[in-house]
Amino acid sequence: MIVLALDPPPSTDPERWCRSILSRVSGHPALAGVKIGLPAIVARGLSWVQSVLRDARDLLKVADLKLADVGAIMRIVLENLASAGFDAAILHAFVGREGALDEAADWAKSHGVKLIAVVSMSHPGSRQFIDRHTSEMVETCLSLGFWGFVAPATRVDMIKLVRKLAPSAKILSPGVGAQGARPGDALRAGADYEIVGRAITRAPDPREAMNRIAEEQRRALESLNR
Ligand code: BMP
Repeated sequence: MIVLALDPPPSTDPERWCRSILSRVSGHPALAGVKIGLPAIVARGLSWVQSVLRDARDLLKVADLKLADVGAIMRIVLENLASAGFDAAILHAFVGREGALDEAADWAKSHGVKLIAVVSMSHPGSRQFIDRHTSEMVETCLSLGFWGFVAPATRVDMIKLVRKLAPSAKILSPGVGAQGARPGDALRAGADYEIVGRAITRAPDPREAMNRIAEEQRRALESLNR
C-alpha cells in the first residue's frame, strides 16, 4: 500500500501540480493515502489544500508538518489542519509527553484526528539522536493513543523494532525509490504503508510508476508467504 508524498518542486503552482498528479493516479488500488507537507504549504498556504483534499475523498489525508512544539501551539496547528480537511497529522515524538504530546493527543482524541509520531527517520543522521530513543518514544506515544508511527524503509531493522513494540499500530515508511529503499522491503519488515514521493511524482508517467511499485510490493509480500 502506498501513501503518496505530494511535494511540489519550487516554481510550480502547488495546487495545479498536486491536482495533475492526483488525476493520474486516482483510483489506483495500491493508493491508500496522500501526504502533503511543508514544500506545498510553505509555498502557498493552506487555503487551496482543502479543495485538493476534497478530491482525495476516502484516501487517508496526512498533514506532514512534523510538528515539534509546546502543546498549546500544536493544538492550534492541528485545528487548522483538521479544518483544511486532513484526517491525520505527523508530529515529532522527541518533544516528550508533558505539555506537548499529551495535549496534542487530548485534542486529537476529541476531534477524531489520527496522530502519527516520527520515531526514526530515513536519513543516516537519524542514528545520531533520534534512533537512540526510538523505543521510549514508541512507548510514550502508544500510551497516549497515537494511531501510527513513521519508521524508515531505508533501515528495516527500525521498522521491525517499532512493529515489535507496537503490534497493532500503523507504520508508515518513507525512503522508497528516490532515497534508495526497494518497494516492498518495508512492508515485509512490518510496515502498513510505504510513503513514496519522487519515484512516482517525478516519473514521466506517474500511474505507470505506481503500477511498477505496487507490483514490486506484491512480489515482496508474496515471497514472505512462501
Ligand atoms: P521521496 O519518496 O520523494 O523521497 O519523499 C519522501 C517523503 O517522506 C517526503 O515527503 C519526506 O518529507 C518524507 N519523510 C522522509 O523522507 N523521511 C522521514 O524520515 C520522514 C518523512 O516524513
